[in-house]
Amino acid sequence: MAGRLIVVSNRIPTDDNVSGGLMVALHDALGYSGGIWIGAHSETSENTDDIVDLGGTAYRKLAFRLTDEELQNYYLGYANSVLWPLCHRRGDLVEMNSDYQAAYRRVNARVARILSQVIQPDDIVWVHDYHFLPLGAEMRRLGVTNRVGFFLHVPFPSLGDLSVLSQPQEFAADLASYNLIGLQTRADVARCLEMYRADPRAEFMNDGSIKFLDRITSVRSFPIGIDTKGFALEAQQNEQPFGKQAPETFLIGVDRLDYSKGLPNRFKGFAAYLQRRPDGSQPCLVQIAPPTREKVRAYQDITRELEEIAGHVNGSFAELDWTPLRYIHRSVPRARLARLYRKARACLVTSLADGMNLVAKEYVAAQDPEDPGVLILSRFAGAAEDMTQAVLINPYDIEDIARAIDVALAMPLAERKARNAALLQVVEATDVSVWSQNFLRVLKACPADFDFAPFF
Ligand code: GDG
Repeated sequence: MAGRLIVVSNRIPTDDNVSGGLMVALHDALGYSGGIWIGAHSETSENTDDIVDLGGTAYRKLAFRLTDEELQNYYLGYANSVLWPLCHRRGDLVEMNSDYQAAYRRVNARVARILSQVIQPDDIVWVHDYHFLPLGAEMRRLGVTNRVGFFLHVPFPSLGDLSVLSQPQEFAADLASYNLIGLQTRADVARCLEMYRADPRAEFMNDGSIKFLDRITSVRSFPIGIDTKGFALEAQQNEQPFGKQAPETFLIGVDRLDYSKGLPNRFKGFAAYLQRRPDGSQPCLVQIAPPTREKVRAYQDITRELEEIAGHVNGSFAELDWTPLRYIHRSVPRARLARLYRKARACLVTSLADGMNLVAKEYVAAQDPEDPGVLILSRFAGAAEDMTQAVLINPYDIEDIARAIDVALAMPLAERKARNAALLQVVEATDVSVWSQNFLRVLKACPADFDFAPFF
């Protein structure tokens, strides 16, 4: 009998209305093989045994509630104030705290217990992201021998970055509990292998997999993408994305308000471009930046900094009939976003570090092939590894951002078309359905733990 799929992710859809590329891909994969989706519930509870069965038709959804203390120490603490900055090269923002680490381990052990109660012998497990690095190890401790794969959505940290952790050796050991470690890019794979090369407990096999304390683990890149066709269709709807005040020429930026996305430099780069723009032109930058992780200090700081810069840019350049920077600190519905992308002459992605960056792929998919806009893309986003036909920039260099805007807005139609066509090929080749199928195919082909079990 073909086994079921069990997915573990921090976010879990709470109703049948599944939206967003990743959620849709996982929903489809589960719908195909049947199985269980496990994730954190949006509400907290004092009772740590509180598991909510959200039901479901093609597959079952199980949500576990966090206590307030766990939300603080596990989610906002270890996951988002230690691991997130660590993976995004912001060691200066890492908050070391032993309560965070203890809660992180405890929540992962609890999720492993939930999983071990529902898993069947032929099931395979797919664990998502930095919230659950030690989940595989906790499952092995409980005797689970099924194939378990892990996908990291954020950049794999370098050896130097890892040394910020109090026990960096645990990071390597935890990951080695998985049969497959999936990463976004080839550069991520190189950093992961570098970590194991420096670890005396690891041995490299002929096929490139790693033997770590008698277990075999493969490390591969699986660049994530979007639902390309679905997104393109949404972008083609005729409705106006703006109300009455549509700007004539505008650039777009769409990001959770996160310090990894390089928003201050983006605003400064746009201001530097305004200084040198052709006479009489009145371009706008429409920046959508919904709030995220607002209880974490670093996010409060970046929100304040950005408001200050936005005020300064508009104060310096605005005219009675022109507001150059439209900064929207709220979420915009997805369909409207798709139409905004299509109308924008350029899209600015200025991440200082980013696992992939789906906005870059959404922008390309949304373009009119007969009159496409231009993608300006940070070299430090995972997407840049394959999307080489974008106008690539160094987001630390304000002048480089200004230069790129200049190039994008002046780019001749033939060049825009050629670049967009090449970029669309990359977006299609990494469609989110291809991504999930590839990952699961490789995971199923991995040798399982029981293949190495000793004979008695
Ligand atoms: C992590 C990794 C990796 C944003 N604002 C609104 C909105 N969004 C949507 C975008 C896009 C998604 O959120 C953001 O995806 P990104 O990939 O750009 O960035 P992260 O959230 O940091 O995602 C990243 C990703 O995981 C997948 O592996 O690419 O590197 O950091 O889809 O469109 N959507 C709507 N309104 C908004 O205001 N509807």
